[in-house]
Amino acid sequence: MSNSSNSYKKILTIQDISCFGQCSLTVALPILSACGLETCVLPSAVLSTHTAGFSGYTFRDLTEDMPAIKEHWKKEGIRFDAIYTGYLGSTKQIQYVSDIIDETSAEGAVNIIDPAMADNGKLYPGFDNEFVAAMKVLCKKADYLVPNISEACFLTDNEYKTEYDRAYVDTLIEGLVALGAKNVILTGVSYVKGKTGVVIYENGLYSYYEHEKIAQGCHGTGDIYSSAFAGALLRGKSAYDAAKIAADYVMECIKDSQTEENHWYGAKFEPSLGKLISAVNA
Ligand code: PXL
Repeated sequence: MSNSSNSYKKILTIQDISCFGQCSLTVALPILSACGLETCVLPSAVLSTHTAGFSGYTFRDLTEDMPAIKEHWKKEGIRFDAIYTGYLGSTKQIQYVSDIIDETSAEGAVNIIDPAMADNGKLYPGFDNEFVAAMKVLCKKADYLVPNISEACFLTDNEYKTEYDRAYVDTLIEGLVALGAKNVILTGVSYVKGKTGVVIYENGLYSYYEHEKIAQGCHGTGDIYSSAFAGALLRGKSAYDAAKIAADYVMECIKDSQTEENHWYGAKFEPSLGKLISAVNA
């Protein structure tokens, strides 16, 4: 598929800059660009590192910059073909992000929401129930909601489980749809040892892409996943194909990171960018 000018899309991604740590914007921007999208960014906060495994990090909240940035874009007539949100910096900011979606989306724009706030059954440091409640409201805007199991549990008030069956996963997805999400891509769904996968709920239909589980979990892979999914989707792939392309890419990134103990803080997404580009352009 060629990326001719009429399919050259502009995507805005809203998430933090963790200056060090290979996650959020430092991952999303290069991946989306590699996928062939014009990528615009709105940093939700600037941190010296991410919050998983480092201590004493700095945190500059950019919540109050958002309304003026939005107004300037409106004055300039700037509109986006897609808006993809990740880690947000405050509860108040979620309302501003919702306003940005309402006021700067081009006609037919696609909203992809990764409710990045939890893993392994726990909220990330700094997030609380108020944040979760605001994120539930933002889910209404999601054409595609891309949570992991932990986030799905917080959003739907279900107990977090590490062993579960299809009925549990259906309950989570039904809960997310009840919040207003149109389609759901639920990541990290593992029914059998040694395997994991992604459940794709699109237009009321379920599908599942299962693949090898290579590691117990690697930091930053959620951001790599959502970015690659957004990139492939916006380049015209079906939700299933985009979900598969993103899963295959994340597996490659984990393989490239596994052997290096010094790289515990994130996954190396760079070596396999070429494979992602080929998959998106196939
Ligand atoms: O990868 C999600 C993420 C993004 N941004 C920050 C984080 C995390 C996960 O811990 O701390 C700042």
